Amino acid sequence: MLDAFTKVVSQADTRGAYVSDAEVDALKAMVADANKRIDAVNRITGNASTIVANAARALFADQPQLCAPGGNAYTSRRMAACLRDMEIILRYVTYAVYTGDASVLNDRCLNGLRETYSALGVPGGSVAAGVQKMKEAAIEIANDPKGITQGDCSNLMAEIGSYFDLASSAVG
Ligand code: PEB
Repeated sequence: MLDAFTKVVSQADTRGAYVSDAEVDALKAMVADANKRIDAVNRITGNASTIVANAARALFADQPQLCAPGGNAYTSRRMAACLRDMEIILRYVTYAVYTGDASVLNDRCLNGLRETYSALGVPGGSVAAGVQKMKEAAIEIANDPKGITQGDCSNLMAEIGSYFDLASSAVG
């Protein structure tokens, strides 16, 4: 499990070199914008239940067969497992946003997830669609200009989006 700093150090060590000026500049930029990152994570975390519930509702509206008899979210037990899975994925995305690095998401959540779903008969493409809906909702909430100091958050939002994309392509 790495963060943006240890990732740079690990890569430099692999090269047997000092951390480069370009790497230092990228880390400096990350530090300069750290408050944006923390605000974004706090907003996503504080709205996690809404993000999950709305994404799941939208997923089941698009793919009603999931909730019908024989569907993978049919029965309360499977529905609960599905909502829980979405919440787990969202939680790991927030860890990646905090650390500025996807390794925690990859190593502890996504690694082997496709195989798990295929063994369970859970349709990975549907999970991926649910993750994309969480992405839209999370970015809308994190990027909401209301009630927060204004600034350019486009890079951060693109980065946040990339973690959701990583999660959806890992299972879809
Ligand atoms: C991954 N999900 C399920 C299981 C596991 C995971 C290990 C099996 C054990 C269990 O049921 O609890 N667990 C989950 C995860 C991590 C982890 C991400 C990461 C660290 O430890 N069903 C649908 C939707 C989708 C869904 C498409 C979007 O129709 C999910 C939600 N996951 C789903 C369902 C089950 C499941 C299990 C329905 C139960 C499957 C079953 O028992 O038939």
